[in-house]
Amino acid sequence: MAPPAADVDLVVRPVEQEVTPKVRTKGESGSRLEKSLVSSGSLEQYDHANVTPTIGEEFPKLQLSEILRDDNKIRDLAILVSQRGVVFFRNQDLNIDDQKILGQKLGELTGKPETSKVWQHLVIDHTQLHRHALSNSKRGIAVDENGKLDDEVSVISSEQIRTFYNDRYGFKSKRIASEGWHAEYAFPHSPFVLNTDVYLSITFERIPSDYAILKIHTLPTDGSGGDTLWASGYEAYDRLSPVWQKFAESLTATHHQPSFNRVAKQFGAELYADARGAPENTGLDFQASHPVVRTNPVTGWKSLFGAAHQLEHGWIDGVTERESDIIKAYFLQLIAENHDLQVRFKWGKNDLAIWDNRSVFHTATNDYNGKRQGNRVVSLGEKPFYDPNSISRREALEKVEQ
Ligand SMILES: O=C(O)CCC(=O)C(=O)O
Repeated sequence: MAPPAADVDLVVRPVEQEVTPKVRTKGESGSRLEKSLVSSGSLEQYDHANVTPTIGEEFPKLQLSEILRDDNKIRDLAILVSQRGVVFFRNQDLNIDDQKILGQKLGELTGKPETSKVWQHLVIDHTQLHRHALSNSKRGIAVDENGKLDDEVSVISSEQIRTFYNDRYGFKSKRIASEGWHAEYAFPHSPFVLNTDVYLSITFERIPSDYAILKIHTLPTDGSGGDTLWASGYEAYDRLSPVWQKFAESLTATHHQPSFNRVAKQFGAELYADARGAPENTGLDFQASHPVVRTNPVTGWKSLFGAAHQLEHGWIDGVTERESDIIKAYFLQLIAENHDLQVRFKWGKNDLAIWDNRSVFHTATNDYNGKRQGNRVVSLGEKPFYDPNSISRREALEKVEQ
């Protein structure tokens, strides 16, 4: 006989009984920033414009390779990315090595912990970006046409994804497109677990990502399809009522990614248990508890963080399973159904996007049939924290207007 409804409501995941939500403070985050950053204005000389009022900025002409060695401009770029969520550049000549340097510099120049950049192992300094738990090189995924293997680069390849997810691609798909905001891209029947959305934000790591850079070099020959969408976590927070804002600020969520272990077990694949870009990102539990509302140290603004695909397999700590599902569903709705807090980017060859994983969500569009490929680097930031003295994006903009 089915249990009465009240019993169902009281079902609590075992792990939740042990977790007393404790929202991490700024002092515990490892961020080297004492206060949020203000741009020096060094990028104002280049053409750029908002793509929507809420999220997205585009530089139609600037080549990043021209400013890569100018730390002041790269710091201003990081500030702009953190403010606008995602910034787009057209037809870039940046090579993969410089893409990696840029990935490190954005966080390094905006106060990320030393350990998220350089860490010591056996008296040797290692400079690292995030590494996928299923090593790219062991899977033979090359980052260029010469077959170069690099574990710090994720190859985004339609050919590989399509092999395992044929039903998600092209005009024959009958799936709900917005599921990308929360879809499971685990390739459960294959050892080739790729680095798509659910892995990108890597919020299951104790030290998740600050910035990500994706350059798409190969597009479907008819040039259409494969747009990417980003949604603003700042604006999602601002859409909550003051009562729900306070409630969300008191919560933590456990981010969990069980797919790696499942695939490793099923196919005997070896997982990378050593530091994945930061000394804290070790082991094979792929689970971490973080504040649901996160302060971005660069802007000082509050963002919804424990939501959408990042919590696909996770839960809100310390509440019943049903309560967790209700909260998750509402946050997901805010992100997936408010198209005025999203931006949609149509890629051209060699276009590049940089975004701040602390404050945006993103999803791919699987509506194309041709080949599409690019390289992505993901850098690591601070431990997510919530600062009760931080303000929301709308509050910050209101202050500027006054
Ligand atoms: O392929 C895309 O459009 C987005 C790629 C993506 O989801 C990712 O980089 O995680």
